Order: sequence, then structure tokens, then C-alpha cells
Amino acid sequence: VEASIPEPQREAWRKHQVKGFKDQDGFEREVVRHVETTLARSMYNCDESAAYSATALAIRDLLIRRWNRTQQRQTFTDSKRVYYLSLEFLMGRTLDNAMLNLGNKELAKAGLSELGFRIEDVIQQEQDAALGNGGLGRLAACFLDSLASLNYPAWGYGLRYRYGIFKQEIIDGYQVEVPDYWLDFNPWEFPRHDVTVDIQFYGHVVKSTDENGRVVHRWEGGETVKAVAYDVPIPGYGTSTTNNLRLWSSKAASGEFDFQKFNSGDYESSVADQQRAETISAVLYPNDNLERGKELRLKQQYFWVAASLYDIIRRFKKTKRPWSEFPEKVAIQLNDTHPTLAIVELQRILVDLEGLEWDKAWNIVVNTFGYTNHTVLPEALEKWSVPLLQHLLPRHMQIIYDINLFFLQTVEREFPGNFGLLRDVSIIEESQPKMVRMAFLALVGSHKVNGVAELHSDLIKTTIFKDFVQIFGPDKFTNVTNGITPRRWLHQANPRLSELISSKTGGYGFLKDLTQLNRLEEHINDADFRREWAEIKYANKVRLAKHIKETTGVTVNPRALFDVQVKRIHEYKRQQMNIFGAIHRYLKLKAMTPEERAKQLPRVSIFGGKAAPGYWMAKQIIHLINSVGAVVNNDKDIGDLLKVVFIEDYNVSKAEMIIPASDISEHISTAGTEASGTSNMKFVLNGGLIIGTCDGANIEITREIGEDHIFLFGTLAEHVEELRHSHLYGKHELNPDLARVFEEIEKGTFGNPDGFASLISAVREHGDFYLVSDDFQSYIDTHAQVDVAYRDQEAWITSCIKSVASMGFFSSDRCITEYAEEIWNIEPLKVKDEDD
Ligand code: AZC
Repeated sequence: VEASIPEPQREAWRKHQVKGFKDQDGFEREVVRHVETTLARSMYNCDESAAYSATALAIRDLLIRRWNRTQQRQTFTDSKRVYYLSLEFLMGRTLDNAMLNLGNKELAKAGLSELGFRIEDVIQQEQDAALGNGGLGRLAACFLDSLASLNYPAWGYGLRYRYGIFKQEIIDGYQVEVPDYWLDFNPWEFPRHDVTVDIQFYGHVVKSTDENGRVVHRWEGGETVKAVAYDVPIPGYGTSTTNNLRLWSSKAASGEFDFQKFNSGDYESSVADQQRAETISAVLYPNDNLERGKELRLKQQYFWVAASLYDIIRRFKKTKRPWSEFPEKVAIQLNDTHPTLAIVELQRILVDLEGLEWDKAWNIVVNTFGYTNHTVLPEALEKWSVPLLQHLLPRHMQIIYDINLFFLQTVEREFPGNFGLLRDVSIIEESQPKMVRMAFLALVGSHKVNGVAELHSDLIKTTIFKDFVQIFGPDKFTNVTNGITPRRWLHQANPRLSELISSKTGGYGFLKDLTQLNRLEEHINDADFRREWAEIKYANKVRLAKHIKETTGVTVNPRALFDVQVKRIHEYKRQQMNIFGAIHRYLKLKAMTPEERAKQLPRVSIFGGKAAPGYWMAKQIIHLINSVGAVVNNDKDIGDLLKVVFIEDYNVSKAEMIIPASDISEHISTAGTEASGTSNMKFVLNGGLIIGTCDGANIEITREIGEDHIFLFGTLAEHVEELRHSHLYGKHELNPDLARVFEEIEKGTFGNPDGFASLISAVREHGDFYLVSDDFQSYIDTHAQVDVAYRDQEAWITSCIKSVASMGFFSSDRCITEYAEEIWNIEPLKVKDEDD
């Protein structure tokens, strides 16, 4: 159906085109209008929540106009687009970010004040959009911000989970999970009930021969579910470009609502069918760096991937170009292996539905896709069982077998008779049951594979993908070191620091070109600047201390050194080593005379992070932290010298408050396990120093800021394997200080030790896989150096300023530019700034 208005009637449209507000008065008018009409309230019952809703709606009106213009322009110019496929987008709040990117926050602040509200309180009303677990999901959100800010034609594709990551409550020191039902009021999404795709599951494959004698396969699905699009506008900073994040929601397909059951009076079971369909997009799987092989997860993946590809192809087909030009107009990036089925689905569409030759189709597929690996941890590498795939997606399983066959044939041609190699690189693992190795499939089906920090990109070439470097050559592999958006992680999270930086670097240009931070070097000896710098850090610490008091009841001294470790709880990230270190500190303080104690530096050990609901060890770590806090925080001998706090429900909004308040933060993963880390970048950018291992992006941070400004310790990645081996087959002597810590835990000093036994035995009896004992001495020694360094406040501040000045490299703008030029081959496209 032609929905476009004919030219003679367009005059009326142009005349009545909605103009957004330009000034404070216009903003106030729009807020009042939304309160009185959209929300059906008035000045007599407008609370902060209504003020938030109306403000969000007023801002959203501006976004959607820019969104429309951006999409029209990208379509008219027939630009190549990149599609970022990610099962997770950890967006956090939107209102503040949208106002900052549009450049109208000051006007909104004044307008809200005139209407009787404080903008800070209004902003706080918003719930986080928490459609992600941790680093992988937040990276996707930073990428969207950079793509729009750099004017790249780009769409994100994801799932519209009804429940995001659970909310964490701490009850009696234990984590309790509470569902995150966040969609009650979400002004940032636009349902597109007209944009739907029917997705098939199960069924069987019909094989036949066409008139040319060619074998053709037709998949007849057994279940159909409808995907409905929800669009979220993504504004760039200081540009009109507003990209789209399209999230799919599942519904029963129209034919699926079983009228037979309905008419025969079985109303309940026909509603049950409806609900079963909606289950697909109901909940985000709450595991970080762990795959559990659940059927519903596989259904989510195919549902999302099939809907997204259908949508992308529909858009391509409108251009009437031949299929061979598909990779010139479309780049698709796979955020980890979760969307790998897209490779198989595109091959299926091209061969089965469009009738292309296998090789021609495969060439298009490989030139379209890029794959980013985010981990080498074996437990996080996706494998799906062949029987499950066969059952859920019978045609796809056949295609995977064919992809594997043709791939192994090329390997056999190049390395004849090397059966070991064939077995090792096979996409199908010959286990019981057989498994599909998704990382291998993603690699074979993409033209580029990248890791997310230099060490990690080297490691994938020597470990999990070693044999593939031989087969494809090294050029298929590349590194793109992660980055973060300075808009959210500096300007929004730390407005005073951002303002101070702008006053010294010649305005806010650094938010678009982060390398301009190096201009701070010139001011390193400016006493007023340094004083203000210190004052800002202190004010941020006071704000965090207030939050800690309100939420945990613990009083912390903002003059103490704030030592922060906030991230998902995982054995490889070694929060257990941190809390053992805190116990060691406590024991040392207890053993001192009051005179000695009086000379010690007060410290607050701050933890935060969620444990996957099924991850027993991680939950014990949380319990130990809280148990230690309960003892230490109430010990009269200790007072302010040590506090241990666990901040409940760590999420993006909490991060925005916690990170600017850190003096030192911990990035202490066993070397070779943390692919990159991105919070390390956020902490340094906000004027905190870090203690860390030689792992992930810590290494490149050190290279940029200089090793005098970072506290590095611990085993190097190249020695990890031999140490693990010696734990199992040689003798493994426990570090004596750590032994003392264990003794104290086992004595019951921190409550019933039964629950903590597994944390201790993992180190003492079960091979200490994460090298906690090996690294413990250098860890506590390095913390002692931190204490000494912090006492010299002038030198400390110098280190902080110099570090911030050197952080330009870690902008996600740099990172996205590398992807655009090296992997996607796309160009920026400026959208005209309309005079609105
Ligand atoms: C994470 C990595 O653990 C983290 O080091 C990295 O910074 C982040 O991705 C972004 O690249 N990986 C994950 O969250 N999950 C998986 C499956 O790798």
C-alpha cells in the first residue's frame, strides 16, 4: 500500500509540521501541555514522577523529529549502514543523556525550576533500562552513542526484554534477586505495530528438484511466533544525527491464537499458547561470561536474528540492487557469538528462498559479517547440541553441516591428511551429544574477527583460534581496543570535573575529540586548578558517603581513601582476593598498639556487583564481604581506619555516582582472563588511580598514562599456565599471610564459617585456579604502596591529572572509527541541522 502523501496535499503537511521548542518558555509550554493532556494531570497533582514523564515526553518530541530526518536522509542517499546485533544493550537512564546530547539541559533546568522542580530530582525518577549483564552490554550502549555522535548510519538490533537484569537486594548479608519489571512507563520507545515479522520454529525440511534439476530445500516450520518492532531513538552529541535501536518483542502470531480451542470452550489453553509466545522475549538471561545451553535462550537468539535479518533485507530490496551488492550496502557486526545464527539464516535465505548458488551466497555472507570475541573463558564459549538445533531449526542444522563440510574440504586441500587439525577446527565437536562450536562458525562466516584489547587479541590467536590463523592467515584477525563514551562517563557522571576541564582546554571540544585532554598538562602546576580538582573529588566522595549512609547505615569518612571494586562478581575477577586483603588489613590493625594505629591511613573498601543467581561461589563472596563488614565496621579499636561496605544493586546509574568518587579502583583479574575491562577506563577518566594486574586494557592504559601512575602487580599471563600446572602436580605452598586470613575465617571471627569453606578450599585444596595465593603477597605489598602514595596528596593529584590528560585514546569514538574504517567500510553522513 502506498502510504506516501501525493504532492498536491503535501503543502498542508509542510504548513502544519510540528516545530520543537527552542527556548525555556517553549520547554515549559511543552511540559505543561504533556502534564495536562498526555498524562491527564494538572498543577494540583503533579509530583516528581509526573514532572519526569512530561519532561521526557517534551525531549522525546525533539528526538523523534531528528530521528525522522536522519532516517530519510540515510535512505535517500542510499548509504551503507552498519547493523550492530547484540543480545544486550545496557543503556541506563536516557533523559539526562538526551538533554546533554541535544544541548538543552540548562534551559530545561531553568524551566523545571520555574515550574517548581529541581532537575536532579526529576532525572532520578527514571528507571534504568538494564537490558544487559555487564561489560558486553554496556559496550554496546557506548557504541550506539559514538555511532550517532560521529554521524555513522547505524542501527542496533536487540530484544525487548520485559524483565531486564534482576534487582539485587541484600538481606542478612545474602543476595536476593527481585524481578526488574521496567516497562510500566517507558517514554523512550515507539511501538511499531505495523512492523512485524513471522518467525518459524521446529517443523521439517522438504527436499525436491526444480525444473532445472536443481535440488531445493523448503523448511516448513511447526510453530510461528510474531516479532513486533519497538524503536528507541539514539541521539548523537552535538549533531542532529539520531540513529535507531530496534528491539523485538514476541507475540503470538495471528493464526496461532487457536480458534478451534477457543470455540470448543478451551479458552484457557488458547491463552496459554499466547503466553508461550510472549515468553521468548520475557527475560534477559542473567549470566555474565557463562553459557548454560538452555533451549529458550536458543529460541531467543533465532527469533531476534531472523527478525533483524528479515528487516535488513526488506530495506535492501527496496533499492532494487542485485544481491551481489548486498555487502556494499550492509555491514553486520556480531557482538560475541550470540547472533551467530544470522550467518546461517542469511545463507538459507540466499540459497533456499532467493535461489542463489551456494558459493555466490557464501561469498556475500562472509563479506557482510564481522565477529567480535569478548572472552577466552571456556565456560563462556557457546556450544549448542546438534539434537537441539536439529529439533528447533532443522534446515539450519543441515546448512551448518554443509558450511562445515566445505570448510573442512578447503582445510584438507591445504593440509592434506592432517586429521588432528580437521578434528580440532571442525565446527561440529565429535562429542556425545555432538555440539556446534558457535565461535568457530562465527569465525568461518565472517571476514574479520576482532578481540577487544591488545593482549586479548593476541591471546585468541594463540589459544582458542590458533589453528585458524594457520588456515586463514593472520589478516583475518585484528584488534580493536574497547572504549567508553566521554559524554556519559565524564560529562554526565561528573559535571563539575567536565566543566573544570572545559575551562582549561578551551571549551567542551574534548567531548568530541578526547585527545584534547592532553591540554591539561599545561596546567599541572596551576594551584587554583589543582585545588578545584581536589575539591571536586571530595564533593563526589561526600555524595557517595551520603548514599552509603542512607542505604547501609554505615558512616564512612570522606577524607579516607576510597578503594572501589564494582563489577559483576566472578572468581576470575577476584573479589575474593580483595576481601581476603581487607581481612589481612584488619588483622594487622588489630595487632597494632593504639599509637601505631593512629599513624595509619583510613580506608574504605567499597564493593558492588551482582552474582548470577545460580553461581554459588559468587554468592558466597558477597556473603563474606557483608560478614566482614558487620565485624569490622563495628569494631571500636578500628574506627575510621577501615570500613567495608557492599553497595546493593550495582547498575549503570550507581556507576555514574560511584566512579567519580573513587580514589583507587581494583581491576585485579588473573592475567589473561579479563578480555579488556571498560570500567578501568571510566575510573581513570574521572581522576581515580587504579591497582591492577597486567591484563586486558590495563596494559594499554599503562602505556598511555605511564607506569608511574598505576599500581600494577601479579603474575603475567605467560606464566599462568605453568603455575596452574605446578599447583596440581608440584607442591603448592599457601602464602603465610593468606593462611592467617583463612585461619581467622575458620575460627568464626566473621560468623559461621561453613558457607565460606568453598572459598577457602578453592585456593587451598583445589588447585587455586585463579592464582589467589600466588598473587596475594604482591597484592598486599602494592596496597601498602598505595597507602604511602596517598599520603603525598600533591604527588597523588599530579598523577591523577596526568592520567586524565593521557586518556584520549580510550574514547569509544576512536574505537568506532577503527571499526568503521577497518571492518565495516562505512562513511559518516551528516544530517542537516534544521532550524528548530
Ligand atoms: C566482557 C569481558 O569480560 C570484558 O573484559 C570486556 O570489557 C567486555 O566484554 C566488553 O568487551 N565479556 C562479556 O561480558 N561476556 C562474554 C560472553 O564475553
